Amino acid sequence: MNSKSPMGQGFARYRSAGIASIERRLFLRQGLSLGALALLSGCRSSDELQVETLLRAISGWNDRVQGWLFDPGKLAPEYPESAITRPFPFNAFYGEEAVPRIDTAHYRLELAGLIRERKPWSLTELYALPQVSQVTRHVCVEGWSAIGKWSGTPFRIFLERIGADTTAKYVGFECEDNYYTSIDMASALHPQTLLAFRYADQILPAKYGFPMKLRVPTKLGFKNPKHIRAIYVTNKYPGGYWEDQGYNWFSGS
Ligand SMILES: Nc1nc2c(c(=O)[nH]1)N[C@H]1C(S)=C(S)[C@@H](COP(=O)(O)O)O[C@H]1N2
Ligand SMILES: [Mo]
Repeated sequence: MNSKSPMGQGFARYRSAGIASIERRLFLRQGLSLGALALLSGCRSSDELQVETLLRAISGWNDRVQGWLFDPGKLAPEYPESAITRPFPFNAFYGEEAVPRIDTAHYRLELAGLIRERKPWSLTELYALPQVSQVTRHVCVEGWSAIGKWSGTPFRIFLERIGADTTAKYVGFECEDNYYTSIDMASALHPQTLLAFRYADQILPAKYGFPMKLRVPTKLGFKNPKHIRAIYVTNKYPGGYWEDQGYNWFSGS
């Protein structure tokens, strides 16, 4: 993807940040099922070959992910609109039929923790904030990626507007579907991190996270919460839905 190949450097940095643990988990899961398969077929001699092929695939997948995520300029790559993936994939920890339906008029974004002005925000108020657009690549830990266009308010501006303590360690998110995640403050303040209200110039469709998602192009997809109900600032490690099941918490550049 990146012609200048920041891969070596990025890969090393990413590994030190802990992707190795995801790789181990994947290997364990896949390795076990391969083992079970071998038992069933009574063919254990092909195990090692299969495992090797699998490891190569994982490693190649890792390399691709590093390539998509890391950029020497530290900004995530931006793309022309012609590069947008159509249709853009849906993903959640449930199927598309279970996507939450949120009522525009009654919705309020709740704020908590180390924030000076914690009044809830209506969608009308949120839509009146300054808006910018970005075409970036979303990289899912499951091994797919897609380019999309999101518009919204630079999260840094929102955090400043509400008087968030930007010296705190974490920003946490709670979602209408009970998903939750959290990011480091540096990533929250990153110039490309958006509180996004639109996808492809339209009000965010339900499946992509209505009424808003945090778009963090420097991080893996699962660090991009959809259907945000509450945002809080804290120094106490908040974890996350996938993070608490062992996925690397930082998962980004
Ligand atoms: N609220 C909520 N946010 C979520 C998820 C979820 O299940 N619920 N899944 C995450 C994962 S793993 C991915 S890959 C992206 C998918 O976003 P998309 O539907 O816009 O492709 O949302 C992330 N944010
Ligand atoms: Mo994902």
